[in-house]
Amino acid sequence: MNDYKKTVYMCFSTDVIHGGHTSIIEKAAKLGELTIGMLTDEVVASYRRFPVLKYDERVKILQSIKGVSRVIPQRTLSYAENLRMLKPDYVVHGDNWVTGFQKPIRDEVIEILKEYGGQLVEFPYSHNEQYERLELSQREQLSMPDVRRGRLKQLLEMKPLVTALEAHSGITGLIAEKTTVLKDGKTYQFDAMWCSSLCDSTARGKPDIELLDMSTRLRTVDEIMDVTTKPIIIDGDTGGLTEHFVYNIRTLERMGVSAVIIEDKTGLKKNSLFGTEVEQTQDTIENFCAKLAAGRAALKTKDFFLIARIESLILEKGMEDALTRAFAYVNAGANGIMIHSRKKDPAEIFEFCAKFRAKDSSTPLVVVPTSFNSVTEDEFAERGVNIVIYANHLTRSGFPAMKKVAETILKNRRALEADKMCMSIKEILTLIPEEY
Ligand code: SPV
Ligand code: MG
Repeated sequence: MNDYKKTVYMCFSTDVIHGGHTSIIEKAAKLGELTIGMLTDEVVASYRRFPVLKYDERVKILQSIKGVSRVIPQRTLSYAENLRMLKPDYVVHGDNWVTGFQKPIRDEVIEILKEYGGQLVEFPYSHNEQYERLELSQREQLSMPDVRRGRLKQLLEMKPLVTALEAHSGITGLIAEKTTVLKDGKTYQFDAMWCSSLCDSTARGKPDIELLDMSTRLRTVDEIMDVTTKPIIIDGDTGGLTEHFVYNIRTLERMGVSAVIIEDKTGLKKNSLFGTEVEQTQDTIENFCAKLAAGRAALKTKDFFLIARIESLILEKGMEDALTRAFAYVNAGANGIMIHSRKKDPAEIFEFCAKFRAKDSSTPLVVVPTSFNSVTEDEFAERGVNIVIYANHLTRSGFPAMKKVAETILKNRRALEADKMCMSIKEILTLIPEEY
């Protein structure tokens, strides 16, 4: 068969094209008619970073490059769907995926090519310093306040469900930013970070009673922002006095935070997971609506979320009360609702979601499944939830690990036995690479 009729497939995600890309495209096009599978925005965001250029724009760029016959979407990091559909004679890739994160993807490509006699062609990967610098500057762009703030809204438009992981320091921010897993050809990352009042207080050895002042909370946010790019949802506790809240919400907006969640409690706030075991008072609907309205009026941009958190189920005030409040809060200016529960059984959360969604199909719904933790993200999405917050898991996992090491050193009166519980010195020294 004439080589000209052979077909070639390559996958692309990049929003920055450099000489290395055009050169591999040129080589691939020499092998036959070249189809590019362009990773969708959702996939790019789930394994690399949020794409600076949207899917359509990235397609346009690739389409205009000589040698590219057509560009089609690739909807997972796995090539399986497109390869089985197109059965290209060749798949072309740089040799940078022979080891590392993408190795299982490569292994799967090889298996699928074997099914019909296709061939993998790998060209040496060209490290391009300029590109790496560009990539770094894209990341820096993503961390700028205006860009970061709007990202939560973009994610909500892009995905049925957005996830947020608790972060309370630079290092926990980096875990939320960078942790990636590859499962069944799909990549998963957290979309956003939750700056929890419980975890921020705990990290400072203080109780979660709205004791940390705003400057302290903002310092934590700033520390996280300094080393990450993902959007931040901050736990605003009760929001404090309305007269103060209107200033604080604007500060958060200006800093590039994407959302604040304030709860409808008054007086000395205690953590919701105590439920009715401690004295907690819920605000009146009128007062809380006034706080929400004032907060909303203080905002300057259209992409910031003021999310109202309803404590009726926590305080055993009933479903009707929770729903009445939800609709009133949306009317008053909340552009998101968080419903909280401390029951293991998700029934009351599901009932709320169904009844809320029956009347309001668009306002984002947020849940914090610390207690009802058996529910999967897909189940939440099916019930109309838009944001799932894993509110305290890095704090709850880090603390027992550290305590165990401290006890082991004390018991043995030396550090040898504790060493196997610790990261190696080499790992800790290189954990945070220098990027400047
Ligand atoms: C927090 O993380 O501080 C919260 C969520 O407010 S909860 O602890 O469940 O009340
Ligand atoms: Mg809190």
